[in-house]
Amino acid sequence: MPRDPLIGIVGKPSSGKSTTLNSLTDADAKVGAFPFCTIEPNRATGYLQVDCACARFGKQEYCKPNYGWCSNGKRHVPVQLLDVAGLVPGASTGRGLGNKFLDDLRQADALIHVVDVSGTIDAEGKETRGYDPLQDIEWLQDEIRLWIENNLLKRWGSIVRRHTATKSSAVETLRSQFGGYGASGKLVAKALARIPNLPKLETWDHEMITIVVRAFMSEKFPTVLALNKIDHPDADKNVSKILLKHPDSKAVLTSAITEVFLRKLAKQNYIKYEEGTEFVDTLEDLGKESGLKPLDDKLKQRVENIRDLVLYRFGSTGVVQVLQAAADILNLIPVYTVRNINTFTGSSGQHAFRDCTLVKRGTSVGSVARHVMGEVTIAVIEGVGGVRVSEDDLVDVGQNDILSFKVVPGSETTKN
Ligand SMILES: Nc1nc2c(ncn2[C@@H]2O[C@H](COP(=O)(O)OP(=O)(O)O)[C@@H](O)[C@H]2O)c(=O)[nH]1
Ligand SMILES: [Mg+2]
Repeated sequence: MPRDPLIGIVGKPSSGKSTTLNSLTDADAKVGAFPFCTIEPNRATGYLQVDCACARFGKQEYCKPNYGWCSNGKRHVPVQLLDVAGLVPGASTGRGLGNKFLDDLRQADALIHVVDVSGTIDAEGKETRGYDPLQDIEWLQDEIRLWIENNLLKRWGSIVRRHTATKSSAVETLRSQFGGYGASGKLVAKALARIPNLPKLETWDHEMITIVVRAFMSEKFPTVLALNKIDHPDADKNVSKILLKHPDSKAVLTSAITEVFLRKLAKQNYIKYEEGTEFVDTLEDLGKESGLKPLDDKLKQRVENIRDLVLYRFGSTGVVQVLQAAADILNLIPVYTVRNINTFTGSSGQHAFRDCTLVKRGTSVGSVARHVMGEVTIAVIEGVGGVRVSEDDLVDVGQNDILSFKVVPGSETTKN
């Protein structure tokens, strides 16, 4: 994954994808410039909350990210999000926006599946009552699988002939078939390793191909379930059902609309709200010194309801946690690159930890260098304390996650 991670938000119409995206992307005034090169209408920047390295060294005061922001050791690192709309049952055969949707999906590294647990929306996005959202988890997975599977089956005869003629391994053959999904050989190998006693590729029947595609999906599209609309009275029973049926899935309870509302009130200076927490304070709680505006009775009642129905019951609106869960299944950790390894500053000034990139835990220091600097010749890599670090060393939280690259002069080429 040499580029920046991209998280796709999927789900049936009206499940709350756009609301979830908005709740995560409502950029704060403190936010720096836009870090990503491509700007498309369905893409947005979300902010992943991580414990910043500045807190380890008591440098909170000097921490000033180039992108995102850091407040008191809590860093908000930009992550690209993609709103993948138009997925309905039958999409794999071209229904709805079917194939267009699925093409968007290719670039995603992980998925957030927004599931409407209120039971008031059917699979097509129409209003109803008592709908069972368990169905959505199943058909959505099936549509993605069928899309990949059909693409493979269409050409299966020639794939097998070529595979035999070139004496390729299953990984090599599938690597070229799945290349369009941005899959590396390593990812394909991991997917195949999930299948015990994998028979030879030339003997695979339809059933076996389905198993292979499922394994590929688990690696290519690890998924977090955002069980959304938990503020709805019918949500509880649906949530229990889903958790019971999918005990191994990563699931987070969310109320996206509540997060949007709270951030709006905070922006208008009616409340103090710390994103991702259960803490909401009003003028009544904090007094005049807070500078907060008074709430009228209606707003007061709404805030009270939100506290009772969402914040106190679930601990938060869940959306910040959903993004963290997606980063977790991708095993992403923050790595900081600095010019000066003693002060952690950049090329000028006293601001520390200006640059931070998300990479997979266990990535080699050399790949981090290429990811950040492009194809350059690195002369020396230093870690904390000025210790020499090798290109083969691996990064982890607190280990080789603060790095200074000294480049051989003249080898620098621009990356983008
Ligand atoms: N009760 C409730 N409604 C929500 C929540 N999130 C979204 N909605 C509502 O669900 C509808 C569809 O939301 P939207 O984000 O447009 O869905 P999308 O089609 O998946 O992008 C809108 O009326 C939203 O206000 C939530 O957390 N709770
Ligand atoms: Mg939408």
